[in-house]
Amino acid sequence: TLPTYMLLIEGMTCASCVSRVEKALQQVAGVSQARVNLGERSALVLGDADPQQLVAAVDAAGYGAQVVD
Ligand code: 9UX
Repeated sequence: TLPTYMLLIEGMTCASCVSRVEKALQQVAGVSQARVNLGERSALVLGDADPQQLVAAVDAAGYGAQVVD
């Protein structure tokens, strides 16, 4: 089964933020699916990806991220 990662995302305030973060995560190598929840400030990522690359991609898109268990 694919690894899953939960991220806490900082700085999202509207639905377009959600779209931007999802696109950033989906472009990371190995990601098969990324879903962002605005109300929970969270992102669920499925795929054999490097979690530090996930964080870096969100940072590069202008938001904050940290991996949570
Ligand atoms: Mo919405 Mo998010 O106008 O960076 S895109 S606040």
